Amino acid sequence: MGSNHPDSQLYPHATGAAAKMVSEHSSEQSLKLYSGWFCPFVQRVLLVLLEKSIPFQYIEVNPYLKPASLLSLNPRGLVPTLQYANKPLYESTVICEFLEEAYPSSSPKLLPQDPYERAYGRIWSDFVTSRIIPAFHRALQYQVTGEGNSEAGFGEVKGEFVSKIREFTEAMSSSSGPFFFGEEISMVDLILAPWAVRLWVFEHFKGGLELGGEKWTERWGAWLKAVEERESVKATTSEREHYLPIYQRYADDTAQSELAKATRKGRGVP
Ligand SMILES: N[C@@H](CCC(=O)N[C@@H](CS)C(=O)NCC(=O)O)C(=O)O
Repeated sequence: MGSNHPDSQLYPHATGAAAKMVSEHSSEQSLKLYSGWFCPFVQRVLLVLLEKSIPFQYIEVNPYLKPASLLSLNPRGLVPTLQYANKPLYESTVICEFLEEAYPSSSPKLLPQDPYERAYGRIWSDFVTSRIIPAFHRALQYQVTGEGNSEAGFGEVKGEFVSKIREFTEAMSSSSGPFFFGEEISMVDLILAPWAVRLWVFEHFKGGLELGGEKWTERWGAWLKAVEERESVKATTSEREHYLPIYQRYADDTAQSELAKATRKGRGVP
């Protein structure tokens, strides 16, 4: 994959609030995070690092160009890739759980202490990756003019995506929340947050999502508001105009990322 790869013509660095966060994490640290400023999987890890105030060094790389610095650590050539005590780790959910375990004295704790609750949280973190993200991308990349596709088909894929958000919402604690487990933010919230704060792409490119006025949407709305207002989320968000060309290619289904290709083949997250 060379520099003529369309997804390689990315805006080169974070902007807005995220630029400040990057500059605050630019000095040498033994914990290094190879990142793409635009990447929601990277944002998951950044949220955990910031929530727990773990010192780290932010290193910007373009994963579509697969530089040797990235490939030598992660044969998959994806971000996020972490370097911990000179050893590499990758896969965003694995890294997030690793950070929770490797920094036991850093608060807040992001996984419940009770083993059952912990496992329950993992079911729903897995649901985000295995169900919500693929449904997000099927709806975003759907082309009404595509072979065998139609307006009705588009309505169906959007409806399937909304039904996944609904299932997730109905799994939340029935208390007023606002977070998945209640008052305190947890790993499950941080695992979904990057896609939740990118839902505007459906308004911008795809005519919006119809959530309907049912009861569950109140709980979802309260969760979303709390997530959007979270300092760590704001601090890891760049200016919207720079996400636009990236999401334009997903909306037109011309993106060539591993995720875009997997979605076209009906597969899950790479
Ligand atoms: N399963 C991986 C997915 C990571 C991923 O897809 N990252 C994207 C950027 S958002 C990437 O590195 N893409 C490079 C490519 O598609 O070639 C994780 O959870 O960390």
